[in-house]
Amino acid sequence: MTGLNALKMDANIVVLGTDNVGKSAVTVRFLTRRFIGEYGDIETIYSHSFSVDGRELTLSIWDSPYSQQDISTSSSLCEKRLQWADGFVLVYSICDRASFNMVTRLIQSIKATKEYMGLEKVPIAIVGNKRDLHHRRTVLSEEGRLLALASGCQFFEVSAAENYHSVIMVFHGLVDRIRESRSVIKKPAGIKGIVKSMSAVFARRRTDSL
Ligand SMILES: Nc1nc2c(ncn2[C@@H]2O[C@H](COP(=O)(O)OP(=O)(O)OP(=O)(O)O)[C@@H](O)[C@H]2O)c(=O)[nH]1
Ligand SMILES: [Mg+2]
Repeated sequence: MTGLNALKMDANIVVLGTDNVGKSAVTVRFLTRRFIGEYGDIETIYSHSFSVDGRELTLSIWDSPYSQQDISTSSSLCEKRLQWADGFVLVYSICDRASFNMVTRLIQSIKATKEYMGLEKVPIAIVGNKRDLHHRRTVLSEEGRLLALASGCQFFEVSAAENYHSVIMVFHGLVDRIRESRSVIKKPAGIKGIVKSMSAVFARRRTDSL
């Protein structure tokens, strides 16, 4: 990327998780800074432009109620989402163990579908929501962190109800991962890189023949 292109980036993000965990609350908090309490059952793809450190970002964020997600590995809906997505936000509630178990299954499903489709690695952020309800907690922070470590995902605990900053970190962190994954795929070796790797090959040949 050079010039103006280096300062602009578009990315598609899909938000998944079981019902009532706060997918819409997290998404709407990020987009509007507000927590409005009730969100309805509408599948929506939001578009949001903003700038960070002088870079212009346009995110498309796909939020849908659990019943419309259809995340089984063989489903064409799931494949459509995976093809479309540059990154995933997987939300569970820290008060709902079943929602955490579903995140584990979602990661497996995303990775399996990705492999089946021959796609590159997809950045994933695991998000434990409803942190304000710590007195009803059934999933420890460490469990979320361990899952993230084991599956190569990012991990955040947030409260969409009480805290805007933590929600911002989720999306900004994921955008960083998306940017990294793109630079790994697209980064050209450049003349310096080519000279360096050729020298390494010849150096190895010289030492091999000693
Ligand atoms: N206490 C608390 N409640 C929250 C939080 N986030 C969401 N909620 C509440 O949890 C309920 C579900 O939130 P939604 O954002 O609609 O959940 P969803 O995952 O989008 O649910 P579906 O679209 O039906 O799959 C609502 O009553 C929200 O007000 C949070 O951080 N803390
Ligand atoms: Mg919703």
